[in-house]
Amino acid sequence: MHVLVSGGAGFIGSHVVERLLEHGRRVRVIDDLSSGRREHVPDGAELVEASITDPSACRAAVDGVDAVVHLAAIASVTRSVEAPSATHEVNLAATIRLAEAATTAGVARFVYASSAAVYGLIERDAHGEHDPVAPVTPYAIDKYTGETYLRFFAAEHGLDARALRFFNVYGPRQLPSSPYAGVIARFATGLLQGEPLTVYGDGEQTRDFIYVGDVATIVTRHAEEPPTSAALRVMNVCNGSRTSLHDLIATLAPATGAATGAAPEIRHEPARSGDIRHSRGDDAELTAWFPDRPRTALDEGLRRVVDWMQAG
Ligand code: UD2
Repeated sequence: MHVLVSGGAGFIGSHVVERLLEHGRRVRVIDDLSSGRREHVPDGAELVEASITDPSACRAAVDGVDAVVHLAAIASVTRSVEAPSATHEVNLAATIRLAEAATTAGVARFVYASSAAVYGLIERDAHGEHDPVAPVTPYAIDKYTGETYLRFFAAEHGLDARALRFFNVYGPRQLPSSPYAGVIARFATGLLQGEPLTVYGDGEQTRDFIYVGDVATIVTRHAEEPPTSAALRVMNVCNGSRTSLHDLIATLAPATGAATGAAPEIRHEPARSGDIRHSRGDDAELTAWFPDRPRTALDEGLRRVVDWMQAG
């Protein structure tokens, strides 16, 4: 089996590539290295250094593959709020282009990284796939419209498409350097360097964190499953758990060796534009489909993040 992974040099992508190679799959990566890193592409994968905004690069990349895993994106809600048209080119226009290239080439399976952001500001204990969506940021609007386009490609061209709504994915190789970086990468770096942590809002907002290695296993299973029906399948990728930023800091601080008594210094800043207060997914659908999926506990996952950072 030959799989194309867009964004395969990125944080989630590089873990997916690793898992596919472990399973003996042939892997091609298309990545423009704008946020991904060449050194994160595992040995054994073919790297095509090109942007998915380039139509001819998309056509060449899908040639001869059995499945596409489309992860390439500008994965920042804040950035999309600041630059809607620029992020749209990557997050939606290029998604349509890649799906079009895939169906033209006769690729049967298309696994797409959607996002919990599609649920928007709706307050609910846990969001299920059949609950209403309310995308409120350009990032979320593009991700949801991407799903809708895949429904079209399924109906019109027989594509077996999977839209995976990622909640808050964390783990090694999530880079802390950008202001848009994930909260765990930023807090772990801050604690290791003895710097104050910036908390946007009151710190009582909650997230459903899921370890990247578990996500890679879930994505790989979707890519590998024999094509079933020509339809769009939507699935949350989450643990169904709720962790506040304050609880996160309390778990993370000991893992960095930072808190043996003294609490980390916290600076509060106003909540970010478009920020969601509570985000938790219903994982019933995922669990029914993959009952014995790996579930790395938060403290174990955080330890792996710290180990990775300390290793340099
Ligand atoms: C996550 C995804 C994003 C999108 C979104 C959907 C990550 C990294 N991003 O955005 O791609 O799918 O979910 O809802 O998983 N925060 C701080 N201090 C910091 C950094 C963050 O207080 O230094 C706060 C931030 O304001 C937010 C929470 O921590 O309330 C989580 O922030 P994030 O950037 O890790 O992820 P999120 O949920 O905004």
